[in-house]
Amino acid sequence: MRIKNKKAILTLIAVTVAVSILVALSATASAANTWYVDDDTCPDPGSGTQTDPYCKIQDAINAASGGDTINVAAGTYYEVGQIVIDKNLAIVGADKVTTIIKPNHDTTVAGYVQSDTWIYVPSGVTFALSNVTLDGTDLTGTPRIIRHAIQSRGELTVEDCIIKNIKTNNIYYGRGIVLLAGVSNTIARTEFSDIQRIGIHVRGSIESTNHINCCILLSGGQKRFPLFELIFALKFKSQDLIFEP
Ligand SMILES: [Ca+2]
Repeated sequence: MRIKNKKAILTLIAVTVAVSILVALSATASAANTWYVDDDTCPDPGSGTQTDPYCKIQDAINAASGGDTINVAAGTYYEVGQIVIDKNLAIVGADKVTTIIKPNHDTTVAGYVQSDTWIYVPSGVTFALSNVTLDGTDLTGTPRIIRHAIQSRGELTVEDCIIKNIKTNNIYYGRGIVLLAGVSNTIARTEFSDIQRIGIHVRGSIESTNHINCCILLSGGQKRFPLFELIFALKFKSQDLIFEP
């Protein structure tokens, strides 16, 4: 009887281990998902599928796992609070002219900290943004206080986007993309307009390779100095920038 019980326990352990391994393997093998967002869903929240997209991009970010893609249809997305990219993600709009993302809050503390920025990419995260407009005005067209549109401490790729109306109540801020780290940041075919201070700011002595392959159109900005529409189109200290035609 004792022997039978032992056998049963051993069998149970073996089965448990086998099931655990299978579960772990299937989790590892699960393919990256695509989540869908369309403002046509609003005010219903949606469920993120192609037939029932989310209303809000933030809901898709919350639902996504690392490596997933968020597909954002044409529309205007008035996102609540700071957008934190807390996992590896790609956000892909329908077209930079028709997929428009706007902030409903003001950024606060200055000093290259997280609260300076509308969209934050933490260290260790890879984020790719394409085919969208980031417009720093609210739904009435009034500029919010946006010190940085995107601040990245991870790996950032921005392609085929428009970044505009990035302004603050402080003449030293109003920056499009601020790169504080990364070894292979890429900014390509992205248009900057009405940026108060700096279009792309590669900050500090980051030892990285940054591919800035831009068709940058810069306009607007502060009127502090009559001769200058914008103080810096590009500002960087990195020794390792590559400019591509
Ligand atoms: Ca739509």
